[in-house]
Amino acid sequence: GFCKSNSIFYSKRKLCPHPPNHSLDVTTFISSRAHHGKIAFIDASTGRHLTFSDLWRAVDSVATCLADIGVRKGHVILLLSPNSIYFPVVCLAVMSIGAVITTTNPLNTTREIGKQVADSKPILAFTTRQLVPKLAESTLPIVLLDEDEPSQQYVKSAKILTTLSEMLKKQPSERRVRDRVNQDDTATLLYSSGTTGASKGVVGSHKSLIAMIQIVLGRFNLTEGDHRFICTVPMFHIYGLAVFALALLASGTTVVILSKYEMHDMLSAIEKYRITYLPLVPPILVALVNGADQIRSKYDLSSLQSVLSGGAPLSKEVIEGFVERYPTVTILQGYGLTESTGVGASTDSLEESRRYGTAGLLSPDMEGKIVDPESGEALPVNRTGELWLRGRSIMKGYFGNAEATANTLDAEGWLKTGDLCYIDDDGFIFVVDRLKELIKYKGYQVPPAELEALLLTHPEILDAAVIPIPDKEAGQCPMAYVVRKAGSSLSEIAIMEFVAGQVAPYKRIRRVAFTTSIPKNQSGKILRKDLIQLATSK
Ligand code: AYL
Repeated sequence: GFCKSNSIFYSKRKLCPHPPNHSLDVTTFISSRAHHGKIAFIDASTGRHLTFSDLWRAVDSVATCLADIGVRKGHVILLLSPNSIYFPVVCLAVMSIGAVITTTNPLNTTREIGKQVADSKPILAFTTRQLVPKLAESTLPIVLLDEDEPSQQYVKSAKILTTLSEMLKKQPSERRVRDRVNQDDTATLLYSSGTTGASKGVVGSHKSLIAMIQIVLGRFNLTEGDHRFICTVPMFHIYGLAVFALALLASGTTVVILSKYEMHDMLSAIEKYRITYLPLVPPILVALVNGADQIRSKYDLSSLQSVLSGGAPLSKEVIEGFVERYPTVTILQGYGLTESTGVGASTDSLEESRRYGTAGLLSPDMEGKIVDPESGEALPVNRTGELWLRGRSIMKGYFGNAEATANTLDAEGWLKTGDLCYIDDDGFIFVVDRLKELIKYKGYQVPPAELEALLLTHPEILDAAVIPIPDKEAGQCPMAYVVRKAGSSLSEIAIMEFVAGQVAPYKRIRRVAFTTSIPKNQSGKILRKDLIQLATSK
């Protein structure tokens, strides 16, 4: 059975064995599978491509350059870039020498990126010329990703060290400084707010990435037939990073990369490259359903075999709408967290996806527990509580934040997901609600605590609380309850603009309501559920 008497749920999926050699880095693990002549990545807008041989040579050249300029094991490197065929090259090169990659959303503001830089302390940044101004607050040396020469006009005060094009010319050296890298060493530092508070660095190891690669490869049968994926999701986020920048390389699959998601670009690339797998987030799936008649008359999507949705729930209405309009395409779901290095549960067939509302079965190598948030007791099937996950892909902790780590990971290695779930008689997980503060706008994380802290910096705001409100298109939107200072006539619009000027567009507050006080418990914690009820009852 999948559940033993100790209330631990086990995965029903077939397990790919984890490589036992402790001294192994994720780059070596992926590159040990040879696919030389095949194409690894295609840039959808330019048609430029990298074969597997090109890719591994590029990785070695960049790694050699990094070692030459003094990058060592444990050093953090910032990658601030939209998706590109070179995004994985930089990640793999950095990780191959035991350095740590930290990524960030190019939509983030200078202030937001400044905070991540202050926390993660990178020694070098890779970015595009266009994004250089976003690093204005730091003195980081920069490697430009653009293929043409740096134009002084855009990079005035910044310290440009070199360009990626220069690095790619470097003869790879076998004798380069190569610290021993173990599976337990840190590979990634991705930012997530977890269950509460502001964004924190999620420390991921080589082991967690290798485990995730095994999970992803086990999910899709890529050895049979000829498969092409299209990458519509951002590679700076765990979903895009784990699946597209890493896992699929181990299977020799071709990935067509969109630098940013745009419906027309996506559909024409599916037609042009005969894409078989389309991973996306729920809002894109909703758009595919709503626009189906027009889309099917304009584009040939007959190559599509599967769409993979992840990062937020899908309704029965959307699943059935999709099945009806695209009857030859299998819809698959994935549930996971940055803290679990991606998929912790998934549906792997249409039949499984049609257990409406399910996030699927536990991934191979993953154990689960449903814990009563009040009593801490582990619950049996069909009872709702917080989902805890344990497995090799779980993070090591939050970077430099022992308190947040202790609140999220227990002594036995269980990750408290902050999601309220139950597991049915057949082992399927259902996400019922979110216990944690997190708001999800189109799959992106919006930490309410960060917006509340920002609102409190306004001279006319006495107190504030930010909550999620349901939204047809985005899933959820942030809404603020605000207590103005006496005598203030600050308007809703002024508050929204105040926030919009300082945060990435996906974090903008979409609705404001004034109130006389924010409901809190005795220890001062905001009673968000009360506010959510108030907002949605109107
Ligand atoms: P983060 N259904 C409901 N809620 C979900 C789902 C889902 N399928 N997936 C994620 N969430 C929520 O760190 C949930 O609240 O990673 C979870 O705790 O940005 C939170 O989002 C985590 O947000 C995949 C599929 C990676 C999913 C992912 C994880 C992306 C979200 C690879 O193939």
